[in-house]
Amino acid sequence: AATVNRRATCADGTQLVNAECCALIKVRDDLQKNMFRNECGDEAHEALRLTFHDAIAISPALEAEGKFGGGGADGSIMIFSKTETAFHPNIGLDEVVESFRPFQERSGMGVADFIQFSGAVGTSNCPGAPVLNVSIGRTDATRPAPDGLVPEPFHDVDTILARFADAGEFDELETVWFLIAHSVAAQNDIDPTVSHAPFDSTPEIMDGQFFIETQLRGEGFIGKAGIEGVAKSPVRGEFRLQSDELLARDNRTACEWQSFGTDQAKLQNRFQFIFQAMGELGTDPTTLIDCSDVLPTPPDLTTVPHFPAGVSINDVQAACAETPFPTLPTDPGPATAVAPVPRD
Ligand code: HEB
Ligand code: CA
Ligand code: CA
Repeated sequence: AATVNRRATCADGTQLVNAECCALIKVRDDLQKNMFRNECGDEAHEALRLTFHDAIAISPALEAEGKFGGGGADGSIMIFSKTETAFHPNIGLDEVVESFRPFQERSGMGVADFIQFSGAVGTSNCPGAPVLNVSIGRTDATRPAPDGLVPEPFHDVDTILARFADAGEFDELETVWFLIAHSVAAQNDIDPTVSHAPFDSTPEIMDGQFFIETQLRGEGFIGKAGIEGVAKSPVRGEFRLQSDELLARDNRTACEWQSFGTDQAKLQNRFQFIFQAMGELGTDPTTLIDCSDVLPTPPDLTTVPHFPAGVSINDVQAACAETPFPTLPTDPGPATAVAPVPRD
């Protein structure tokens, strides 16, 4: 059968598959210029975290009990921010929501679509990230999500896997795919004494270092000891969530976890898949319009998997029974001290 070329030409001359996406060009440019400054920095990380905290709040299990289970990626976290940012796991997102609100208001986009779109635009600044899929057409929330649906860093693996299974029938491998996001991430509010401490040594790159470095033995707390959900760090300046430490070592998740340390093509493929699936939570995907071609192409990865200076295979707590931990070069020089993510 003949295929019809449905390409649309936008006012600025850009050719896109779907004409409805032309309106997103100026939203992208506004975000890139005035929010992200084309960087995979603090704001890009926050935008990505926001996509998750909006989307994961959906529970078929609660619905089965006759309760409201939340609407998933429905913008509820921004529309009902007073309610939802007061939920414990959403700490810090009150400020994030308000910093993005003027962009949403002048975007002309629905709130749910805007959240997923801004997260995708921000992530596109991270070298190593896949080209993400992004779409529009979600229905905005009319009520806030219930509390208790966003995972916490002090949750055990059973609890985390059960939450992902309920939210979107995600299995234990898919749960690991979600955590690729923590390769471009830091903490601000779990331990405020070490605000902006990243989860790996390359928070501005979506690479496998997060998966390598979470497998290293914890040596000490970089901030305050004894905070719920915090594990000992392997490297100065780096922050480890207890949930990440446990997922790296659980026999259901450890092999998938380890695989992302050295397989960038797989990492990209799985994150592309899971980001799209996350943005479809609570929505019939057949009603969405694909606007992926509005997104910038992420820069290529220029680094190779490695141990930070000062550590070696002797510091690895390998947890995958099937596959030995890969052989990696160690960065030269004195022991790495990871710098905080710059704040502006
Ligand atoms: Fe995440 C961050 C937890 C998943 C993305 N985290 C974060 C934090 C925490 C968490 C606690 C810190 C906060 C502050 O600020 O302090 N997560 C978590 C958990 C989980 C998760 C528990 C489950 C397991 N994430 C996730 C996902 C995603 C994410 C899925 C997406 C997709 N996060 C994120 C990011 C970040 C985070 C991006 C960073 C932010 C910034 O930097 O700001
Ligand atoms: Ca939501
Ligand atoms: Ca990284």
